[in-house]
Parts: sequence; C-alpha cells; structure tokens
Amino acid sequence: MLAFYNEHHAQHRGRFEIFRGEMVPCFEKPERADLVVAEFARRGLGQVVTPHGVPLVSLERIHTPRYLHFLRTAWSEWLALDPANATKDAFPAVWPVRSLRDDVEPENFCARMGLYSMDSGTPLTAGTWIAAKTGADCAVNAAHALRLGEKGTFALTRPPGHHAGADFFGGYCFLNNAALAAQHLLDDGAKRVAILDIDYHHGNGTQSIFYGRDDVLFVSIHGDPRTEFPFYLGYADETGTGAGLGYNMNLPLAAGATPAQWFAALETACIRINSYAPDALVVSLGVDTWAGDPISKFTLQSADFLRIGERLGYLGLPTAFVFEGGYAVDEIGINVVNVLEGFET
Ligand code: Q9C
Ligand code: ZN
Repeated sequence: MLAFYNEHHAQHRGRFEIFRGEMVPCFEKPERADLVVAEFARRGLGQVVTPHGVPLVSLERIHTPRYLHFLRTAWSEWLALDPANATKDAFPAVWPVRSLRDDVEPENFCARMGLYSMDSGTPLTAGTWIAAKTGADCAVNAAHALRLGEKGTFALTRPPGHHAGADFFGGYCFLNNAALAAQHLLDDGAKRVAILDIDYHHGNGTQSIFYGRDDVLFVSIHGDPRTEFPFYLGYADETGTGAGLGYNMNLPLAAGATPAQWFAALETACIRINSYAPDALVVSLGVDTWAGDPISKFTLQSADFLRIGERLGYLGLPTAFVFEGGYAVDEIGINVVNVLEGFET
C-alpha cells in the first residue's frame, strides 16, 4: 500500500486545549503521526512518499475562498496584534450563534476566529496552515493514486479533517481531507464516491459538505451525539436533503458499545455502500474507537482493527484511507496499520 506522508505535520503543535475548566495538553499532537509512520515502516506495508503540492483551486472545490484566505493569514494577523503572541496559540472568542449575524466579517481577529470555527478545543498555531495544507496534499495525492491504478492508498496526515466544514475549523480539524479526496476522485472521472467514516466522532464537516448531493454517499459509525462530540450533528434522522436525500447514513452507537454492536453497524454500512455501487471508497480512519482511547468510549480491541480492514477489502473497491482521530498514542500505530494490513490480506 502506498502511503503519503507530510513531515510538515509536526509544525502544527498546539500547546493546550480547554477541557472541563482546565488547560490540558492537546490530545492531537505530532507524536500521533510519528508513531503511525514508524509502525507502517516496521511492518513493511509499503512505500511512504512525500505528496506533490496541490493548487489552492483544488482546496476551493470544498472550502470557501474567504475561509482559506483566513486560515492562510490567521497566524500573521495574530502576531500583528502583539509580537508576544508568538509564544501563544490563538483561540476563538465569540461565535455567531442563533440571532447573531454570520454575514458580517468583524475586524477583531478573535471574533473572526469564532466566525470560522465551531469549538474552543482547536488551537491555531504558527504551523497550522502549512501542516493542514500539506496534509490536504496527502489526501488528494492518495485519491489521485487510485485513479492511476493503486488498489489501496493511505493519507498519513494530521491535523485530522472530518470535523472541518466548507468554512469552519473545529474538533482538531482545519481542512477536510476526506472530502478533498472524494471531490478529487469525482473531478478526475469517478461518477460516484462513497465515504465511510469510522472515527469515534461523527464527521459533521464531511456530512455537511455533501448533504445535498447524490454523487457522494456519506456513511458514519460514531458515538451517539446526545452524549458525544460534536453533539449537534450525527443523529440517525439526518438522511440528506434535496438531490442528496437518501445519500447520508448515520449509525450512532451508545457510548460503551461492544465490538459486536460496532461490527453489526459496519455490516449495515457495507451493505449500503455495496448497493450504491461507487467507483471508489474514501475511509475516514480514526482509531479512537479503541478501548483505551483517552477521550472516547467504544471498546474495540487491537485485533478488531484487522477485521475492519478485512471487511473493507472485501468490498473490492479502490480505497483511499485518510487518517483522522485516535489519541492513545502508544497504540495508534498498531491499530491504524492493523486496518491497512487487514485490507491488503
Ligand atoms: N478534550 C477527532 O477525533 N474534544 N476529533 C473532545 C476532549 C473534541 C475529536 C473533548 C474532540 C474532537 C478528529
Ligand atoms: Zn475522533
């Protein structure tokens, strides 16, 4: 399996996030990707290559130009406020919720951070743009390699992507790598693409991007949003709108769900993907479903990840895996590579 890896990911290194009234070290840290790339190499799964940079117009297929401009220039705006900000991460301050206007663009930087974000857990740092951009490069390159005949590819990226919408960041995500991969496949000739999101958290960004479309089927297995992040999307009654009606499938499971319950949901997801008959599959591969994950509440064991890969391989589709969440650093390399190895066998 061909893997695309961006060493610039390490430039996105948040200092802390606010968690239950406390500043805690960021869960989404560079060591995550380092461990996955090390395990991928150790198991001899295939080549790891640096992606070609994709033009900004490729990102504009998914994200709005003004959001991309904001992300690209945010750090210099933050520094312009005060040179001492160089040693601090940038956070949003005010969000345009119901009754506030989201059609204005305030001059205040922290206010605009709110306009373009959904939560307070996603610090923006000096290297966020370069890391997110080269991560998106990995995803588009992984999609492109499928069109060149690869059967399975892996975008070994961070920061993750599936919570990022067309014009907002959040949930540790800035650019929606899976959406960019799916859109690239379509732009390159695919008629239909399925996205299967198996991260513990609902991929609200990906769902919202494709909610009105029938050329991308979005299927997600995740912790029930009544108790789990992102809370405000991911319910079973969200089935798409307009032309997209019937092309969105949410399979929420209660926190604490067993491997048997999880695999039953995977079977439902695979049956729907089969009936859609896509030309290619994009997998949002989070391994925060593992029993030991520090911020999640499913109970998958490391061996279960091999079975996931096997089941996905049985779909027989050209498949681009895109790395999402997974925070139990010591185990994520094993769990991610187990999926990829299962897929190949
Ligand atoms: N501080 C992904 O897995 N915060 N994002 C949860 C823990 C948000 C997870 C509370 C979790 C987002 C890609
Ligand atoms: Zn997650």
